[in-house]
Amino acid sequence: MINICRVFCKAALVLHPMEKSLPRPEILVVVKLWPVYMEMLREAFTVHDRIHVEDPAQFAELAPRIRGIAASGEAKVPESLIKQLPALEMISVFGVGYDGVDVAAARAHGVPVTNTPDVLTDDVADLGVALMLSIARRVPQADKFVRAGLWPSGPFPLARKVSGARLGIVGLGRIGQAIARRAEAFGMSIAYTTRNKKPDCPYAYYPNAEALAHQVDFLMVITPGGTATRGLIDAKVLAALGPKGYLINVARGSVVDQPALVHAVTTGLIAGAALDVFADEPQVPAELRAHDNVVLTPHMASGTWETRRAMANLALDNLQAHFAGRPLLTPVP
Ligand code: NAP
Ligand code: 8YV
Repeated sequence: MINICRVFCKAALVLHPMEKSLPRPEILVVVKLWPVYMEMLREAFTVHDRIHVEDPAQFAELAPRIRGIAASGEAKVPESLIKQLPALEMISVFGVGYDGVDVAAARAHGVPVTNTPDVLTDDVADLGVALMLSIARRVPQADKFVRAGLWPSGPFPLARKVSGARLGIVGLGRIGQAIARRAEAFGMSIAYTTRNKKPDCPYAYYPNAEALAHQVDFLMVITPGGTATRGLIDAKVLAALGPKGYLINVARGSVVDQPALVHAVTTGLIAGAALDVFADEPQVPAELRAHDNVVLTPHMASGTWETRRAMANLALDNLQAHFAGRPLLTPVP
């Protein structure tokens, strides 16, 4: 469907003589984007890359002509920016999470927002499981051990078994369910919490993260970010997870109370943590970087060539659909 739209849109841009003579829509890129996606945007639009921060004087001149914003999952699009763009027609997010966009303000200004759901689900679930295995089996630590020449004076300390263990998932949406399917193959018992209990879901439901944390060995966080989930994983939840429990966060740094997490891993309140996302990216607290029972990755859960291409196609297709007068493919609810 998406590829068909892409072909039609390209055909329209290439073949229609009237459209050829029309000025290309001007869009503002608000964050450093993947270069391949930037090239795709430049082929279709007149692109102003971060001029609102790099060159405010030029931005003031161009602002009345900007009709679209290209953002990412990490980007910020506050109401103050939306208000400065009187011709703004849409915001396209290269990512499924849109917590950085003030969607209510966009809606109030009649500006739809799109994101890239589904195409990245498998990769994010894969990395969630990889992080769980990495922290439990201490894969990065074992790698360091061999590289440092410590094997001859080994053995490497024993680790924690994952197969058959208890997994709690905070947020059982597209990605949470994909993680659960993978965990089933490991013979794990699976439980979850969401605001709304899922009818027909075979897994045990708990009404909140603290109740869930009491019952599991691994707590996997995969909710959206934003104000509704800020600090959802707090000191109480970490205490409930306990000294044998591991936290894995592939959602957003804001969902976990980071100072409470630093305290929990450095004092042994929990056994360890594996984290792809942080409160103030790309800054990672020194205590986490120094601690042995922590695995850290740089917000890379969707970072494969295949998935980033699919995300770029979908984010671009949404922009092109809008400017061609066609329905948006994946508007946020
Ligand atoms: P989704 O399908 O919308 O699922 C979100 C789930 O979170 C739903 O089950 C929702 O259920 C639950 N939820 C929402 N608020 C909650 C709360 N306060 N407490 C408990 N559960 C809550 O979204 P998705 O496609 O799975 O993506 C989830 C998130 O993953 C994204 O928004 C993004 O932040 C993150 N992500 C991270 C990366 C990365 O690179 N690390 C990549 C992609 C996505 P209810 O509505 O019933 O509560
Ligand atoms: C980023 C993400 O968007 O989809 C999301 O919500 O957080 C990621 O996929 C990606 O890293 C591009 O910035």
